[in-house]
Amino acid sequence: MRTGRYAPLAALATLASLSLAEDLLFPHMHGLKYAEYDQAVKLGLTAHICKDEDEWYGMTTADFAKYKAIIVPDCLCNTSLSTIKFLDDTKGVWSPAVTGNMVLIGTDPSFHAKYYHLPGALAMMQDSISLVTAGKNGTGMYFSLSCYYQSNAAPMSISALSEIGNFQVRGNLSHPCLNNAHIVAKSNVMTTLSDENASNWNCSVHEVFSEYPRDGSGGFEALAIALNATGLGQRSFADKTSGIPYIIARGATPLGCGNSITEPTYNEECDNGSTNGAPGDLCSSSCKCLYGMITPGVCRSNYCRSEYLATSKFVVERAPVNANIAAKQFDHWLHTIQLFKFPLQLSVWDGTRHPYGNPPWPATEAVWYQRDFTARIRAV
Ligand SMILES: *[C@@H]1O[C@H](CO)[C@@H](O)[C@H](O)[C@H]1NC(C)=O
Ligand SMILES: *[C@@H]1O[C@H](CO)[C@@H](O)[C@H](O)[C@H]1NC(C)=O
Ligand SMILES: *[C@@H]1O[C@H](CO)[C@@H](O)[C@H](O)[C@H]1NC(C)=O
Ligand SMILES: *[C@@H]1O[C@H](CO)[C@@H](O)[C@H](O)[C@H]1NC(C)=O
Ligand SMILES: *[C@@H]1O[C@H](CO)[C@@H](O)[C@H](O)[C@H]1NC(C)=O
Ligand SMILES: *[C@@H]1O[C@H](CO)[C@@H](O)[C@H](O)[C@H]1NC(C)=O
Ligand SMILES: CC(=O)N[C@H]1CO[C@H](CO)[C@@H](O)[C@@H]1O
Repeated sequence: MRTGRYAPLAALATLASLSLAEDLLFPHMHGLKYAEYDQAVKLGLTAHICKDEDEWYGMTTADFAKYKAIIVPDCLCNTSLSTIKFLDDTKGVWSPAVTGNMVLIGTDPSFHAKYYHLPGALAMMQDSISLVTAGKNGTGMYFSLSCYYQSNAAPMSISALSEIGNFQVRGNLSHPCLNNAHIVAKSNVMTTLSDENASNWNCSVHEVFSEYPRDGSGGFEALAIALNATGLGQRSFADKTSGIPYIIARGATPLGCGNSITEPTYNEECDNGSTNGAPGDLCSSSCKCLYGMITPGVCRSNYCRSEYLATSKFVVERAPVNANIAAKQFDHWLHTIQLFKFPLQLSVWDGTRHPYGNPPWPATEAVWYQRDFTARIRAV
């Protein structure tokens, strides 16, 4: 059959185009090469810098998905949100590609590296870039909030990230400066950043996170906090410290995760000790249930693992679909859509409509997905 003959060629072409992409994608951002670029090169990564804003605006989700990570560098403590307007304008296109590790930084490492040659600023960029390129679950993202939100006393949502989740940051933190940083998550690819070299930057912290998505395999954890800072967003951590997160990440291991005790206080959904993140384990290396949580310590199982790649295609491309799926596949679809954070419409075969907003959905939904029915799901 003709299609049979041509299919392998098409597959090869896809592989070839994938292997042509550089490791990292940098947006234009005034065309400057920021310190993040130099750190990436030091790590042995290759990078493509968009030649102008138009190039970024012309990219498709599949184009973004070719890179290991997108790097939105610190634009040297820029205070104008217009600098990242391109990110907000195109969020519907790049967000579905960013399913990998993420690091969101409420400070300006490029500025401190360029003007003060701070070793800690270099360490922060290096470790963060290592983390966002380490994931095996799609394109990662490094995003420095620079100084865009530093004068907002009230929490403000990061509009450019609204397709990923609800992120709220606040500033007005320099009376006096927050200078005591404390690292509260780790990863074996993060080897240089420490409390000492993240602290005492005059100011170390420009924006703190009062709200961010924490649930499920796409959830975030605090990576660094403004130690002992109080007020909105203050949290406590497994090493008995307290403060407000100013760097958050997806893909790192929070302190206390790995001790085989599920601690919901620290946003753990599960903890299988040393097998967290191992193949076949339901608990991720971040102590999140890979396929959703039933109750703390009890993860949903995934019985359609093998179909994952086939069905994820529509999600990545964000094409409208109408699919009739069997009850057992439903868990898988739910997971896939949850992972890619799609708003969707779901209707059960009997015609009942269940309009859903952005995941994560409440754990009570786990009850009815197990019923025997056929459902139609359409990405919207
Ligand atoms: C910040 O960026 C904007 C536009 O992107 C630019 O006009 C402005 O000069 C920059 N400001 C500083 C302080 O770098
Ligand atoms: C940061 O601090 C840690 C521990 O204090 C040290 O091992 C590391 O070399 C420092 N990194 C840099 C870039 O100075
Ligand atoms: C900013 O912080 C200072 C010192 O903490 C406080 O006096 C001031 O009211 C804050 N500004 C706003 C707009 O809340
Ligand atoms: C902090 O500011 C002081 C006073 O302006 C200056 O002497 C010092 O070098 C600065 N330190 C850093 C790490 O920027
Ligand atoms: C933070 O608070 C703890 C407990 O009150 C205290 O022991 C510690 O010295 C404080 N650290 C800093 C850097 O302020
Ligand atoms: C890991 O932990 C989860 C939640 O506590 C549990 O459901 C699961 O059975 C454990 N073991 C494996 C291999 O996933
Ligand atoms: C949430 C998710 O899909 N995690 C996957 C990330 O990649 C590793 C390794 O490829 C898988 O084992 C995880 O299931």
